[in-house]
Amino acid sequence: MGTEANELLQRSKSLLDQFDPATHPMTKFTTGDDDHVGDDYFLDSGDKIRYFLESDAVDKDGRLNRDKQKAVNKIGHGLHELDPAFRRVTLENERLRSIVRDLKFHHDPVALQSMVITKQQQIGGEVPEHNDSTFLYTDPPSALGFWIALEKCTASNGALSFLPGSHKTTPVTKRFVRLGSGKGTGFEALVSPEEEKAAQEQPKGEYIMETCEPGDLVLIHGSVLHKSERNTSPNTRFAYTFHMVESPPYAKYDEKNWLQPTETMPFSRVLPPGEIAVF
Ligand SMILES: O=C(O)CCC(=O)C(=O)O
Repeated sequence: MGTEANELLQRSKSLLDQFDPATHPMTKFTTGDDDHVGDDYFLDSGDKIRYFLESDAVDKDGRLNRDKQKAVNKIGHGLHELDPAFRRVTLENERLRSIVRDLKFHHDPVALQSMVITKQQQIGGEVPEHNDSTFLYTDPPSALGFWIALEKCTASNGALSFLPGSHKTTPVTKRFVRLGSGKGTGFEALVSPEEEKAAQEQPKGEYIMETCEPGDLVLIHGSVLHKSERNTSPNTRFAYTFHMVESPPYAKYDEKNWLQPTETMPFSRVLPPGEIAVF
């Protein structure tokens, strides 16, 4: 995987070179609850290659305070469909299909929400505790993250941390939804306020950090709590991630989810035509 990881890293860097800040609405993205991510640049990015900025890279007048290549926090969310290098790894990858068959997690997975997370040196924003099924809700929950380190991930450049066993003990209590025309996005409760409070107050245990090498693949169960700290180091921490969810009749993708398939770009199946994983 080392060579492929390097190819994706170089491709990510050339995408950063192509970024045109002049046409950018200076949006930013965080998974934090307080941030109202309300703009179309984000909501319409599922079938495009768009750039989301580190909040510390934009000054109060909305201008970048550093080189554009060092200002982007993430590129998403249609890389796996639109860019040949990312497509090869995600949708045209026999080894990935073997993993899918071996995992016995999905019968008929589709791929969605691909991103390069750059976690820039010194300012790379933290990703607060969350689970991915909150963001890609299906009934029943079926999200699975594929996260590939493109650079060395360390304690100082924001390696991922996980709360062991939380996928079995922590309920998905809210979902990230489109609020309707012009209203952007927000979190919708799936449980009563009392249940949410009880979930927050549960003893949580210790997060475990997973440092890794370029090319390492980390599989993230849709219900496991995970996070990453701010990158305070002089090194970037590029990673490529995409997700899979189960498709009908095994699970139903929710029409309120922030990310929706489009007519021109439905979610692509991962297994070859006609194949359903049997288990
Ligand atoms: O790469 C990161 O720092 C966070 C990634 C993450 O939380 C995710 O892919 O769900």
